[in-house]
Amino acid sequence: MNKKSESLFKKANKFIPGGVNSPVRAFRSVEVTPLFIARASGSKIYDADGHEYVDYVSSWGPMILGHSHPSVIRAICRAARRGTSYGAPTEMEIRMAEMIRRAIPSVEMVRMVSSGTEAVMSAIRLARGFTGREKIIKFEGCYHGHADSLLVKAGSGVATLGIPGSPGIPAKLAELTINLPFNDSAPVRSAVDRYGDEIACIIVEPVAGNMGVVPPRPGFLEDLRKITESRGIVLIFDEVITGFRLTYGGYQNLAGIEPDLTCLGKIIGGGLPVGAFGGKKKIMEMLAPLGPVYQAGTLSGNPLAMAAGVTTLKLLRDDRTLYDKIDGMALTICGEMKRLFAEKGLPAFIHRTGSMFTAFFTGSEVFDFATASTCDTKLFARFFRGMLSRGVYLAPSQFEAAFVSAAHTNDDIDRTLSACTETLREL
Ligand code: HOZ
Repeated sequence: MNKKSESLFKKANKFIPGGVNSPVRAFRSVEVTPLFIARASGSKIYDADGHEYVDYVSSWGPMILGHSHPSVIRAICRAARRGTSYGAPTEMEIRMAEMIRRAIPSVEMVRMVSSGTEAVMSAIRLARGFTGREKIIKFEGCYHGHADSLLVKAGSGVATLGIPGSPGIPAKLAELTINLPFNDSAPVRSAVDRYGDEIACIIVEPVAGNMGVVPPRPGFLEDLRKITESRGIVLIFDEVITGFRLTYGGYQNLAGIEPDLTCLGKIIGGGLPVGAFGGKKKIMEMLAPLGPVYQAGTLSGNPLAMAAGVTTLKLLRDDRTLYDKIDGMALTICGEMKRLFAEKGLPAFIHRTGSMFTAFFTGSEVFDFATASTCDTKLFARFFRGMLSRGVYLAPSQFEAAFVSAAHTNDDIDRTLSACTETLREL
């Protein structure tokens, strides 16, 4: 049935490790051949065999307007006709920086890079350079890209494949990363009491999206802000997923907490490779060429990516009903799924924050990585395969989020829920 995907996967394996350019895409934990994608439009994605799927992967978050949005495509084409990369500044980069600055008040200055990983890696270096300290605190199950300091006990593919860490990361470097449970301030306080003057930064996904969606408990982010402030530690919000996904701005706008640095990516690139990090002027001014902390990139602020990103942000800024619409659709899907799971008597917790959600296949409440790890991943895999065979494309891992876009329709929701009903019947 998926003949073309199967033969492409076979061929890909000859030349690309594991046949994919990013591990979760290999569909390993759901034990099925990955789909090779031929095209995507609106809420739908089409594989090489011509099958249509309602897409909730949304390129792992960026496609908030749906795939191939005509205005975004027009902007990319217009930009491409003027040249695809100059390695020199352009006016569009200023527009992007101004839009981010206006939308996220804590970001007084911002630098563009080419991926979320690069944004986080640079923000950590900057925090270390600014404070003159080396240790960092991160939370188990949070995923901040694949930079060396951040892969220990991480979420996303690392959690999906059950990899505890990664060879290739010097032990001496890993020792500088302190891993603590998400949603618990007490261990943070203890670590800061013990190592306070050695800690450069605390980095957190304000809503975790890489161990499945795990929202912060009331008070957790506030505590992090208080603790960091009192000890001169840089607080970094990794809003690569949540930035412009939950509101026009960051989750920090909703939470009313101002971190010192913020990392962005995904949506601000409108589907092209982009990342950004920004924050307080006095920290950002440490960056070269103003200051001594070095960071650079040939494709940083790439004109195509800026065109796609600025157009996407404008569309989000100018239609505030859009967030209500996608949140409402996610609410309907999650509410109905919850009902269907309960009807079936299947233990599951469905978490939703705005337009992102995860169904956790476990009977215990999920609030950190240890509790997320109680999920029955084999059962999730069966659910995933049932949904896929009925034309619904979810992330191929228990430890990822589903994303609703503005292009999803009531008809898509109906299709999703009937697929869910039928899939649950056979579980
Ligand atoms: N790290 C991404 C999910 N959180 C997966 C990236 C990809 O495979 O494209």
